[in-house]
Parts: sequence; C-alpha cells; structure tokens
Amino acid sequence: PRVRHTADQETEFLVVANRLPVHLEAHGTAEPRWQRSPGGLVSALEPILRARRGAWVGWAGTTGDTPVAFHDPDLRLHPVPLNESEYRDYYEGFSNATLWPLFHDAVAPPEFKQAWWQSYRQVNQRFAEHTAAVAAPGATVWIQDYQLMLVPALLRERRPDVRIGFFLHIPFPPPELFLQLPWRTEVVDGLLGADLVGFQLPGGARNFLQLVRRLHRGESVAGGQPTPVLGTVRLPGRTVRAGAFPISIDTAGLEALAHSEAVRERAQRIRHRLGGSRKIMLGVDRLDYTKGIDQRLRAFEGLLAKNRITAQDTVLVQIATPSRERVEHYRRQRARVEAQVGRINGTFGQVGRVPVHYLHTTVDRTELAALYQAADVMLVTPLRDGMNLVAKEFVAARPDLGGALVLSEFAGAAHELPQALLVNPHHLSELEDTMAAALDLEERERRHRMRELRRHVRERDVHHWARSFLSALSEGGHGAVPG
Ligand code: ADQ
Repeated sequence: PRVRHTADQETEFLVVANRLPVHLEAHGTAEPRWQRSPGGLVSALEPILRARRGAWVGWAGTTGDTPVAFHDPDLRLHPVPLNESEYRDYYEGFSNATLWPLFHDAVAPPEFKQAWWQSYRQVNQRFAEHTAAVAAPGATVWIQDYQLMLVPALLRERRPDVRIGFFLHIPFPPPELFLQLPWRTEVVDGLLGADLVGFQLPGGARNFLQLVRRLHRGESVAGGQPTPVLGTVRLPGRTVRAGAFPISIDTAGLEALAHSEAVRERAQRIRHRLGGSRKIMLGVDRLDYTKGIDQRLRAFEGLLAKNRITAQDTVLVQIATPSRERVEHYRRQRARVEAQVGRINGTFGQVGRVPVHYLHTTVDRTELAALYQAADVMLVTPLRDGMNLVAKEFVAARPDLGGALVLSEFAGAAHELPQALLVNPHHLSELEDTMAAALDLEERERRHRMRELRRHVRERDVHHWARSFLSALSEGGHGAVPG
C-alpha cells in the first residue's frame, strides 16, 4: 500500500528513519488500515515535529503496492518505497546480517556480500533523495540508526545548506571489529556527512573518533568540548562533532499507565494465574541472539537442577517478540530457545505446573506494564545491547518499589543504572548466583535500589534525550556556513 504525502510544503525539521511510525492493522474482512505505531521515539519526537511543522521520512513497512491512504493531521509522513529484493538485500541482508552482528561484538558471524552492499547504497541514496526534496532551506534533519549510515553524506552532497544530525541506536564497535567491514571507508565517510554524530555511550563515540584516525578520514580530536560532545573531526572546510546521548523512555506515560486500575488488576490476575505465592522471573525481548535469552534459560535450568529453586516456588515468564524471522541466525536462535524451554519443562515440570511460560508474541502496552508489575525479578541479560529500554521500562512500571532488576554489564543501560544487580551473562555460575540473589534480595535493599533507579529514569527520560541531542546539534556550526 502506498502512503499518501499529506503535505507538499517543504519542512524545517525532518526525522529520517528506516520505518515510518505507522503499521497496517487488519479490520475484519475490510481493507487493513494504517495505525500509528506506539513507541518511545515517536512520543519523544512528536511534540517537536508538531511545533516545528516537521515531517517523518521512512519506509511504510510493506513491499506490496495496494494503495491505502494514511491521514494524520499531526504528523506528516513521506514514505520511501522498497521492493521485495531491496527488503531482502538492504534490510534483512546488509542491515541485519552484516551490520547488526558486526556491531554487536560479532556474537554471530557477520556475512559480507557485495550484492547486499549495493542494495544498501541504493536504498540510502533513495532516502537521501526523498529527504533532499522536502527539506526547507536551512532545515534540520535528524537521521536515525544503522540502516541509514550513508544518508548523511549523500544528503549533504545534494543539500549543503541543511543541518544534519545522526544517531546510532546500536553499539559502535571497537576499530578492530569495524575494520573487518569491506566497505568500512564508505560507511565512515557516510557518517562524516553529519554535523553531529550521536552514540548511546561515550565508548561508542570514542571508538568512532579512533576509527576516523585509523582510516585517515580527517583530523580527530578528543575532548575540548562541553559534554555530551566528546570530540571533533576536522575536515576541509567543516567540523563534525561526536558525542554520547543515552536514549530513554517516556517515563511519565508509562508511570501513568502503571498507576491505572486496568494494569493493577491485570498484574494481580497474572500473579494469581501463575500460582499465588510463586516468585515470578520475567524476560521481555525481541527474539534476537544478542539478548542472551539462551544464557538466561541455562542459568534458570542450573538453579532448578541444583535444587536452589523448584517449579513449586519459582516460575520464569519469557515473552519473545517475533523478529527478523527470515534471517538464518534468527531462525536458529528461535529453534535453540524453544528446544531449551521444552527441555526445562520436560525435565522439571509436572502436570499443571511448568517452570517456564514462553510466549512467542508481542503484547500490548497494558499487558506489558502488568507483566512488569507482576514480576519479582526482571532479567535483562544481553550479550551486547546499545541501551535496552526494557530495563528502564521495568523501573518506570514499579512505583510500588517492588521487584529486582538483573542487568547485563554489556547493556548500555548498565552505565546509567548501577543500582541494578549487574552481571556478566557469559559467566554462567555468576548469572545463576545473581538470579538467586535477586530472588532473595532483602526488602529494604530492594526498595532502596529501586528508588535510586527510578530517580534516574525520571530525570533522564526520552524527552531529555531528544532535547539534549537537538540542542547540541543546533549549537554547533554546520555545512559550509562558518559556525
Ligand atoms: P531493541 O533491540 O529492539 O532496540 P529495546 O531497547 O529493549 O531493544 O527495545 C525494545 C522495545 O520493544 C521495548 O520498548 C519493549 O517494551 C518492546 N518489546 C519487546 N518485546 C516486546 C513484546 N513481546 N511485546 C511488546 N513489546 C515488546 C534498539 C537497540 C537497543 C536500544 C533501542 C533504542 O538494540 O539497545 O535501547 O534500539 O535506542
């Protein structure tokens, strides 16, 4: 379906992302209709988009061509079309089977294919063209994430007058890893088209500055700038800045939901259904091999095998969103997780009482908040994660100060949430011990930790993130205009 351009005026503020914040929703036998997709990024950017007469450039999420109009007076949308082979090569291939594993410590081996790269370049070109066509003179453009790393330079070629920000949602790897990429110079040059390149963590910004030096792409200087900007790259005629801007969630929105009657009742029901006095451990992730779901299941199995917990006193609920299901590594990951769940329940379950409840599905916001609230222990154990919003959402959903958070050191969120029970998910016995400790955490300590965690996610919400990035972007010089 084609999404109609809802305005033909040029816009002063543009968000460019792989996906538009809409999806098709079935309506019985009638034609499916466009719906707004919920999400922190949309809720953070929406007020800014509205105030600045902004627009969003992105793919509508379908490669078919049945025309279905989309209308939203508050949000102007500029769809970029993708065909089936581009979806395969640019999105599933280069973005998710090359860049995604490479940028996540190569926990799965990245695949390098020329045809995928060509498609990536071509699609990035198209995004740049669409953006160039609708940006007003001197507009601000904010490009999001690893699918679009060439867009900053491609856009600058066409429109040297616009101010360009880029934010990477996933980790930026150390040079030793990044240098494996056959098209490393092109990708770095793509990013250097921006005026400001933002990362989740200071380490990502430093890796980037180091890489620029290693590849001789400009004179990079660390420091000497007010934070969150951590360094600059001097190029002929202009300067690129790099900094850390840890993303967050719509804390107030989630807190309000957590206080609602619907969520509180549902949380109680979940507790009751799972067996009243049983302790509930919870995992909520996209079914991705970076999320450490297998490690978590193995540790849970270890605790059962050693009799440190039993199916009578503890239950693990794992919600896994279907994700990138045609990509080989994801298929194998699903098979692995489902085999583990089957083995654990087969070994330690009884009729009417299984230790693992596994749901391969997405859940709505109310259900998600209720699950967070029902949990005694939240397990966030990725092997590598740019930030991890689930950890922050759990904290925001616990105004009762209940629940303990087990958090991997390899999630970006660990840098901001040191009061969580931090763990190395590669160390199986440490993971077992930490999970057991979380179950036994003394009430006073648990409440104290939760209070501190909550203080942080309230102060540093997604609005703070967007403001700090955009004000850093507007402070610096840009393009050929002397700053
Ligand atoms: P993701 O890898 O997708 O994001 P995460 O940050 O945890 O990871 O965000 C997932 C979102 O999806 C959360 O808002 C969560 O509530 C939701 N979600 C997960 N499973 C769900 C389910 N079964 N049902 C409903 N909702 C579900 C990437 C990076 C992260 C970074 C974010 C934002 O990999 O490191 O934090 O972008 O920058």
